[in-house]
Amino acid sequence: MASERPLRIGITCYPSVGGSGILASALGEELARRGHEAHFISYERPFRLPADAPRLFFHPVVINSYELFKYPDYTLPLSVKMAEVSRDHGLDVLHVHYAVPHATAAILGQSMLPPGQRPRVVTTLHGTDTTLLGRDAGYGPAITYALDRSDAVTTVSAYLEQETRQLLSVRRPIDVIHNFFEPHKPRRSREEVRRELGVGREALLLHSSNLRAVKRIDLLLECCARIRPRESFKLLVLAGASFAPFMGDVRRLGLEDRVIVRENVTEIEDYLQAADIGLFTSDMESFCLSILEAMCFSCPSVAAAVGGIPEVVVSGSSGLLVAPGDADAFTRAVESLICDPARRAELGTSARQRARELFSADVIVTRYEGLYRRVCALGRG
Ligand code: GMT
Repeated sequence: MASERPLRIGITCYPSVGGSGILASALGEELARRGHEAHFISYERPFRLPADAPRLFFHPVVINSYELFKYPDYTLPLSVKMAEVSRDHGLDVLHVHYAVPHATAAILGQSMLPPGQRPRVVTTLHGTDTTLLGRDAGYGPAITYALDRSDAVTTVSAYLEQETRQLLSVRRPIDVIHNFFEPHKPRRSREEVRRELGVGREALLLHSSNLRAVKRIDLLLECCARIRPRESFKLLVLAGASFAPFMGDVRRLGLEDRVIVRENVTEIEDYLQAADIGLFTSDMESFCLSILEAMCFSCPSVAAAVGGIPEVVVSGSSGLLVAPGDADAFTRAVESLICDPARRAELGTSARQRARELFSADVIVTRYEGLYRRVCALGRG
């Protein structure tokens, strides 16, 4: 940071389990570690945000319910809280993760303040805020407006930048700043965790996600049911939501003794270090933070060559990418790694190296800091 003064950054994200909230929490944690203040503004404390770190603050948004409204409104109380925290703590920047409704609330909150007190607004697009909501006529124009009014816009992959330009007709500059992951030290040893999971010499496959439809859990289980020999692996699902709706499929496919589920795990590193192969069957991902988390523990993934995933994994070098939805191709790729530990280790080593070189906090948080300095140099409007 040299002699530059520390910054005061407001961060808004979805606090529940999901890549955008996890990334935002990690960013706040890193900024605080570097001497800045990070003020989280959301309806709940973000899932992975440490409770007692210096310079990390949480400001809850209170939403009252009124009989009058059929649908509760979050955008207005959020914008008022953003203005309040900006004023009371002299925020330099409001950095919002996921455009809807956070970017709109930030623009509104900013304009509630007198010019000398207005923070700069940075909007980071994470995925479906462009690829799903951007196509919705009820949201698209509001997103485009908020992006135009933001002081800077970032996307988590070059793929998402292109999609944003096309779908939302955005012409303004967009900074591509990939996601990062900075693993904490595992609390238990790999052997201890594998013992807890009941995994011996089998290859441990890992899938972690919030289980939404786009993650294709049906395909994940289908592929596992096809793997031969079936005793050669176990699948660990780190679920950010209840796995109960998928237990019928697990039974139908005869996978009861192959699938291990852990829900809402906070010490993810313990499990990441225990895994041998990541398996990600999503039909679409703008980045796929879970793949990066596995890479940091030398665990190569088999995933679909879609969206921003090829920016994270170089197929044949730091993992294996196959055509989306192709159960046969997924199964063959996983089998090839199960029966070849040396190849697995080779891919794992280069996955870890790639993660360190391109997607570490050192590289990525430094880019965010540079961006904050750049927008701050624009003055306070
Ligand atoms: O856009 C979403 O679906 C939500 C979001 C989330 O909060 O999980 O996921 C997106 O953001 C992540 C963090 O940047 C990316 O790793 C995910 O690939 C991306 N999801 C999709 O594009 C479907």
